[in-house]
Amino acid sequence: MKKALITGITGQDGSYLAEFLLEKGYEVHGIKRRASLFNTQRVDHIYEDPHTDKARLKLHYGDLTDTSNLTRLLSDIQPDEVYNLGAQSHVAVSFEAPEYTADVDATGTLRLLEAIRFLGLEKKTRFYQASTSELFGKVQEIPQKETTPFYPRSPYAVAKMYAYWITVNYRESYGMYACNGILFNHESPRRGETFVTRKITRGLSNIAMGLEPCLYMGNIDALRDWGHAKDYVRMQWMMLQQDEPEDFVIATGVQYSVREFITWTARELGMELEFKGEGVEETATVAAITGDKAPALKVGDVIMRIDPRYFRPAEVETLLGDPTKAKEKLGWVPEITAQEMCAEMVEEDLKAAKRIALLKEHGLELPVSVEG
Ligand code: NDP
Ligand code: GDR
Repeated sequence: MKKALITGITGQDGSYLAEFLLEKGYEVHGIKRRASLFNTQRVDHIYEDPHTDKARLKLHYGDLTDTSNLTRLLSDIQPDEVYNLGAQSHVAVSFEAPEYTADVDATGTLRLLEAIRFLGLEKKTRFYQASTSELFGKVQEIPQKETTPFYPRSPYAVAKMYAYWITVNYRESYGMYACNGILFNHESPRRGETFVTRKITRGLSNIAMGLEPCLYMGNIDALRDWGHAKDYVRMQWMMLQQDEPEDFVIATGVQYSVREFITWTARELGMELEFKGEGVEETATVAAITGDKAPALKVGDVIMRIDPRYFRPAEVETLLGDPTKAKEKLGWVPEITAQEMCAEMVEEDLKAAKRIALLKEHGLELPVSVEG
């Protein structure tokens, strides 16, 4: 039975990848961080009672900032594959916590690679690094592919650039099977609530049910190439099954604006919006209601405003990937479109909003977090 170790197993991608690898018959080990509250919600449904012999999902406490912890885990587990998905992954937060972001995202990657080498696992253990389209930052070429020059625009992207190159360097220096997936934005109902797509699907679902008054957004002109996390974790595994390690861009090749994503979400909720004003004055108003999914709203309600607090010190305005290499060499093509993904996210967030609204109707008020 093959063994995989996933850092970041409690995150969006980690949870989908763990499901995928379990289905493939792997024994899956994951690193979870100690937190004051349970933080395993995304993997609870695949958790298996560790008291039985059959459990193939095993969680270990650890942290990418802790060298001895990583070394001990690698030594104990002796994994065939390591997926380094753990990261302080929020671009805006990286401007607030740049040093921590560098420690986890850049040095954390080095710690793992060096532990593999130190333990003499460099010929056994294959390594996947979660690289990012943020490396392209201020884009030098449209669309972006494996050979496009990098121009990172945030402490997150700069840290990830170190991680990218140290992965290449360990491959070239020590003959390790180590590779980078340069993944463009990918989302799902499990996406963290403060990333833009989930903020929109969750926020507008809450507004539709009368749980929040208005959605406050940053730069809604930003253009992104959004795919579905399920399609992207499949590719992470495929990259480690080749004869030779190589880096790949993973994207859909189609791009939309944040404003368009807001429009789709509203449509899924049975609303047409009218965008008025410019810059920080821009708002979105309900122009028509076509169904019964937004009982708390009426025509004329303002449901989105701009809050400059969400602008970034340096913005990545546009990203569009060219996944030709992945398609030609690995036969990978994304199966879920951005619009289908948006519909799935709205369905899940609306279900959750309805549950909270129902409790409220019966006098059980639950606080709804909106900060971030
Ligand atoms: P998430 O933010 O959902 O998950 C990040 C994971 O990393 C969580 O499990 C988190 O733990 C863990 N983590 C954070 N800090 C540490 C630390 N110090 N030590 C160990 N683990 C830590 O990210 P995604 O699943 O969306 O992304 C996975 C990876 O892919 C990340 O590296 C991200 O930067 C990268 N990426 C993501 C893209 C996307 O669009 N989703 C695109 C390109 C790259 P906890 O649950 O406790 O917070
Ligand atoms: P990104 O994702 O920065 O691309 O990083 P995010 O969803 O945070 O932002 C996408 C774009 O939307 C604009 N935006 C807002 N973003 C957030 N979070 N909140 C807002 O209110 C808002 N308003 C507008 C942003 O300015 C940006 O242009 C994600 C992460 O998953 C990274 O880890 C990953 O590497 C990249 O995708 C690829």
